[in-house]
Amino acid sequence: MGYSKYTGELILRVLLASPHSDVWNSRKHIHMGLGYLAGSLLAHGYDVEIWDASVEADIESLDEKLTRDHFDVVGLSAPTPLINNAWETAAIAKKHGAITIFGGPHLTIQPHESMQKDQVDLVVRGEAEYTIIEIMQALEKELEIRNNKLETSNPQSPISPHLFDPKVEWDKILGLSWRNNEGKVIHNPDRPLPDDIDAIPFPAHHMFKIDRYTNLNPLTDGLNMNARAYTIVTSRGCPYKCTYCSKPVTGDTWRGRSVDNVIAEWAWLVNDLGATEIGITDDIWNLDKERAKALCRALIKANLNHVPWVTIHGMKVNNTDAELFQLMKQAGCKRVGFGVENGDDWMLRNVIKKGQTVAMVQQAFAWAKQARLQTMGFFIFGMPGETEESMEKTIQLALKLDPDLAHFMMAAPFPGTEMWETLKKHGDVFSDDMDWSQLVIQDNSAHFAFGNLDKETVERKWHEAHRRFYLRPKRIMRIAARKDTWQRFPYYVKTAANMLLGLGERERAAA
Ligand code: B12
Ligand code: SF4
Repeated sequence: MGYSKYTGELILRVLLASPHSDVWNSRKHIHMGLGYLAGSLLAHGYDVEIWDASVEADIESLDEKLTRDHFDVVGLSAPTPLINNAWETAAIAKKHGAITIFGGPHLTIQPHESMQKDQVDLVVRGEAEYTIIEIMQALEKELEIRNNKLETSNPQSPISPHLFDPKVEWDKILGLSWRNNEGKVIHNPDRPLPDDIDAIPFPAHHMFKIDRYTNLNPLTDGLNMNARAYTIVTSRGCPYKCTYCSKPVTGDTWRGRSVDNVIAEWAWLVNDLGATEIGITDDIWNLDKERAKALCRALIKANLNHVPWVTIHGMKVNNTDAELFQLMKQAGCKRVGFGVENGDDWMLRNVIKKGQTVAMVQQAFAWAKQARLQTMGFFIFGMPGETEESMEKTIQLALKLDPDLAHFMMAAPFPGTEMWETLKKHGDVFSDDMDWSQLVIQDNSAHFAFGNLDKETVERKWHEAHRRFYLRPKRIMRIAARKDTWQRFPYYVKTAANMLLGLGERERAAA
């Protein structure tokens, strides 16, 4: 515990952490979920810090930090492929006497699994800005009951789960999984998604050591590799149900922030924190096309359009028109990403269930290019039901659309998605207790074979897509003309070896 900077009272100290990532090509990118939680804790007067292994671990390990500095609570965040690392990190935090709280996408899907681990005290499901405050208040009550000591339930064995006091109403905290004083795991009912996301405090952008982060993605999303790149979430959730998409936290209901609220955060990023690049990371920022246009007009009016921005996670092609792209361009947008996914209408309709056609994709690209925006396309290979012919159509479409960047990925089935259920029913590869670290997007090996399609064919077409797209003379000239190609030459050579030839890190590691 420490004394509050604000009130001088004794308060619990919280460290919010993102574990080390083995995900290939993963970016050094600020973690908005932790930023939002920190914003909420700060707004309630708590003492909080963010520790992101991707920018801290080379300088000081978590073990070293916790030896030097005591935190009562360590909160860990994990998407599915990082869960093993989060469990390892929690054991370190427990060793230092902290209460450990887990949250994020994987915990929302599989809370029971982490609650079986002794080093995990609490699991939060879903959006957690309100839950975390209720947890802190409950911990404060426990402190009172236990005379200011939150020591682990069994001091002889620090890595043992904390059992919570029945006198505190832990069972009233929605979205929480916990253990009662008999060690029984209790999963409280889910917390409804907050409707009014304007009421959520801004993420604590100022707490990130922004100089240690790369731009949004050196290879794909970023515009300038030396940028001070921040991200912003202007809406949460998406009503579409693409069969590969895992959105357990933000859910199926789209909730947009008001334009004024977004502009206030954007102005803070640009005017106070010196952002030189901004990425929108909404699930689907253009679901309400008129709101998207209003946001662009407001950016122009507020003179915020001199700072370039990009849509990191693809726009939906069917919620666009020529005017939207023109306005985006005037508002400072430099590049738009689109989820193209597949070049075969049958696959789009029956397998991917994306609610879009190839013609809609072509139209959106044409409008974006007319507005002189750079374009990026996301393409998936090897969905269940895919054939060599449909993958060939995807390559043909990529060549025809000719985006500035093409991001070819192999299907990765995350639990909770329709694709996961399909594969569990028809294959023997996946189970609820598999090694989650294998489930990464953008790796260079296919995750499964399905029907008549084997993994080798998917991998061959994926490599072929990179070669046929990127090894065209005009493309090579374009890449060679870019300054950052030469600044980051070794990185690009390594990436090219992986994507074009399959000489990837994982393969080398396995050799
Ligand atoms: C921006 C983004 C990225 C960015 C930044 C990631 C980051 N570190 O924040 C980049 C591009 C780097 C990225 C990479 C990856 N991503 Co990503 N990403 C997103 C995206 C689009 C938005 C994230 C966001 O800002 N959400 C908004 C905030 C408010 O929500 P949140 O982060 O979930 O946090 C809330 C709750 O989860 C909870 N919470 C989170 N952490 C904690 C911790 C504690 C202690 C508590 C109590 C609560 C809590 O409270 C937060 C506030 O409400 C999401 C989609 C989505 N809608 O979430 C995908 C998403 C999270 N990504 C996903 C995946 C798969 C990945 C990769 C694994 C891809 C890969 N290469 O294989 C990597 C992992 C890299 C990494 N080191 O984490 C999946 C995760 C699915 C799953 N089952 O885990 C998602 C859901 C996309 C999808 N639809 O499939 N991603
Ligand atoms: S892929 Fe995009 S459009 Fe499809 S469900 Fe996910 S967020 Fe929505």
